[in-house]
Amino acid sequence: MATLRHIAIAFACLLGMSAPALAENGYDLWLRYKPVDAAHRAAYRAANAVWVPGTVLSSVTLEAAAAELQQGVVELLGNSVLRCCSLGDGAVVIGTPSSSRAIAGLHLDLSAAGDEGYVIRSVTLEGHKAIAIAANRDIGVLYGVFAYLRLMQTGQSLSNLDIVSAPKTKLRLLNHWDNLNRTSERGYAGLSLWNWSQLPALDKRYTDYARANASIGINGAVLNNVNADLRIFSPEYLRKVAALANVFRPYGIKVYLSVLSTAPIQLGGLKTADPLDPAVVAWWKEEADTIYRAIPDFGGFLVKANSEGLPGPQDYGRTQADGANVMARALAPHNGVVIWRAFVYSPDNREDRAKQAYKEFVPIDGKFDANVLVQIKNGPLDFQPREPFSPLFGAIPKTNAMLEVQITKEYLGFATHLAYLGPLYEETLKSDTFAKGPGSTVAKVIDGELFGNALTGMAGVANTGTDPTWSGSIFNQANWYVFGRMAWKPEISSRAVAEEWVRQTFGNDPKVVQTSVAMMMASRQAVVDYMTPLGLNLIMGHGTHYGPAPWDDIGNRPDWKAPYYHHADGAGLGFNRTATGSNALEQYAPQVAAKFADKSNLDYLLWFHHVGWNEKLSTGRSLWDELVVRYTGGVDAVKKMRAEWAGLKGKVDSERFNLTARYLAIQQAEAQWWRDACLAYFQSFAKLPYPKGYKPPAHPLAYYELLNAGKNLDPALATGLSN
Ligand code: BDP
Repeated sequence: MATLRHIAIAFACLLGMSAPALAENGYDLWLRYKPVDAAHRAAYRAANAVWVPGTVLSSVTLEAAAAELQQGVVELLGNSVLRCCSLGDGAVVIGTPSSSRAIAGLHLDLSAAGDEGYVIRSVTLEGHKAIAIAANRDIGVLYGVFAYLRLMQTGQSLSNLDIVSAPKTKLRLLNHWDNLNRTSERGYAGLSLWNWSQLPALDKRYTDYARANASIGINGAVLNNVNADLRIFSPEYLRKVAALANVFRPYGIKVYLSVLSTAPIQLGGLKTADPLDPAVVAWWKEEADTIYRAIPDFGGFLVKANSEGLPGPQDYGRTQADGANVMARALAPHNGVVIWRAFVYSPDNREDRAKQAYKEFVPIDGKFDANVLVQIKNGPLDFQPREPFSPLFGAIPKTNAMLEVQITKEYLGFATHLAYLGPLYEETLKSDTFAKGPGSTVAKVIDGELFGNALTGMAGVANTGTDPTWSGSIFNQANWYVFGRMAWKPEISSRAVAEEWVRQTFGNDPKVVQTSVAMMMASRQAVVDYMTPLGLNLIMGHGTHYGPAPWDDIGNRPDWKAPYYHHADGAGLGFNRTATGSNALEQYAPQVAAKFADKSNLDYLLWFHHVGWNEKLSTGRSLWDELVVRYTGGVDAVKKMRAEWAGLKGKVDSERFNLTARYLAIQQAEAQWWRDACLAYFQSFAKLPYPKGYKPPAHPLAYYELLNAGKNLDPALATGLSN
C-alpha cells in the first residue's frame, strides 16, 4: 500500500498535479505529518538541514521530543532527514540549558517560559543560521517540538521565529467517564481506551494517546468515571493504572482517579466515612501512601459527592469542604490534589436546580485546603448546547476554581452531529463575571489572574474511545483539540484554533480550509437552533439524552423531567428566573443580571423568562413565530453544511470524506426530527398557526412521543432509567 501511495504521489508531482486525496481513517488525528506542499518544501528543508549534536537525551521526555521531531521532519519534508554531527546552516537545536550545551551557550531568556512553556527562536549558532527550541524543563521542550512541527503542518514561515508560549492554567485534564467493563458513560466513540483485562500489557494506542495530548498541552487524565467503581483501588488494578502512568509519564501526563467519599467503608471496612472521624482520617492517609508507592507521581482524586444519588460528607452533616480536606491532607505530603466537583444538586432541595451549587459552595468559600480545586461545569445546569455561565465563577474568590466542559457531545447530538465546541468554550471563557469590575472574565477566574489562585485548571469530559477516529467522527477530534488549546491559552479564539486544526487535519488547500472552518464556526449555533433555541434546555430523551423529548415526565424526580425546565403552558414558555420567579438572576453581579434580564438577549430568553406565546420579541416576531423560524433555521444550517461538505469531494481523502458526508446526512434527518417533534409539542400549548412559508411537522405529536421515551413508555421500563 505504502509503495503504491508513494508512486502515486511521485507520479502526480511529476505531472505537476497536486497529490491525490488518498484514503485515511483518521487514526493519526492532527498529528498527520504529510509531505508539505511544493511552495514550502525548499525553505523548510533548508531550515531543517542539521541536527545539532550535544543534546543529552537525559530523560524519557527529551527522548520523546527528539523522536517526535525526527519523525515529523522526515515525514513532512519527504526524503530530508535531519543530519547529525557537523554544524552548518539550517541547524535545529532542542533542549534545556542543562541538557544541551548549544542551548546553554545561546543564553536565551527563558523566564517567560516558566515550568512548562517553551521558546522557539531563530538564532545564530557559531556563525550558522539555526532554530532553537528551548525550555526550562524537559516537558517544555516536548511541547515546543509539537508547536514547531505545527508551524510546518499549517504552512507558516520558519524565518525570524520569536515565539514564547507558556500555559495559563496548571491542570489541563481529560476526565474519562470510563467504567471497568470498558463501557464509557456518555461515550460515543466505541469502548474505553483502557483495556483493563489486558493491562498491564500495553498497546501502541496508549502512546499515541499520550502524544496527541502532549501535542496540545494536556497534562493529566482521570482514568475512571466520576460515578466511580472503587475496585480500581485494588492492588491488581493499581498495577494496571501504574502501567498506564508509565506510558504517559514521558509525555508529561499524570494519572488521576475518581473516588467516592465512602471509600473508607467500602474499601477500608470502617463503619463510617465521616470525614472528621479520626479512623477515617487515618484511612485516607494510608490509602494515599499505598497509591503513591505504586505511582510516585500520581495526580490526585476527582470526587463527585452528594450528587445524583452518590454519597458525600453531607450524609454525616459535614460540608463539602470537610469532605475534600480529609482527602487533600492525605495527598498533600505527596503533592497530590483533590478536584472536588461543584455539580451538586438534589431532588429534596426545592430550590431551582440552577441555583443549588452556588448556594452550596459560596458559604464555604475559603474553607478548602490549598491543594483542593473546585471543578465547576460551564453552566449552572448540565452541558447544554447553550447555558449562561455558572454564577459560581467569580463568586468563590478564595477557592481554586476549575472549569469543567464536556468534549463528548452528550447533549449535542452524540458522535454523528457536527458541532464544533470551540465557540461554546470561548463563550464561557469570555463571559464577564464582573466580580472585580468589567473584564473579570471566566478565563481570568480559572487562570488565577483575577484572584491570584495558585492552583488553576480546566477539565474536559473526554470523547475518546476505540473507534478508528478516536472520537466518533473526524470533526469530533477538533473538540478534543480545541479543549487542549484553550486550556493552555484560555483567551485564544475558537476560529483560530479551528483553522489550525483543519490545516493539520485536512491540509492547507484554501478551499478545504475556508469551507471546513466556516462549517465548524456555524455548527454549534445550528445545534442550538434545531434542539434548544432561545435558551431552552434539557428537553432531550429521558436518560439517553438522545433525540427530542420535551414531553418527558418519567419517574418521580421532578428535576429529571423536561417540563421542569421549559414550563410550557397555555400562556407561554420558559423558566421564570427573574425576581418574580426563582430569582436565579440574583446570583450574578448586577451588570450580568441586567444583561440576562434584558428580554432582547434572545440567547437566554427562555432560560430566564416565561414568555407569552404572542409576546413580540426584539426581532419583531411573536415568540411562537420566532420559535418556528429558529427551529427551521437550524435545519437549514445543517443542509448548508452538508452541501458545503459535498463541494469538497476529491479534495479530502475518500474515507474521511465519506464518513463525514454520511454523518451529515444523519444530522440533517435528526435536525428535522428535532424541529418537527419540538414544534408539534410546543404548538399543542401555543395553539397558533405556522407562520407563512413554514411547514408544519409531517406527523402528529403522538408519533414523535412514541419515537422517544416519554408518556407512552411502559412504566416498568421507565423505572430503570436515570436522568
Ligand atoms: C450528566 C450525565 C451523567 C453524569 C453527570 C455528571 O448525564 O451521566 O454522571 O452529568 O456530570 O450530564 O456527574
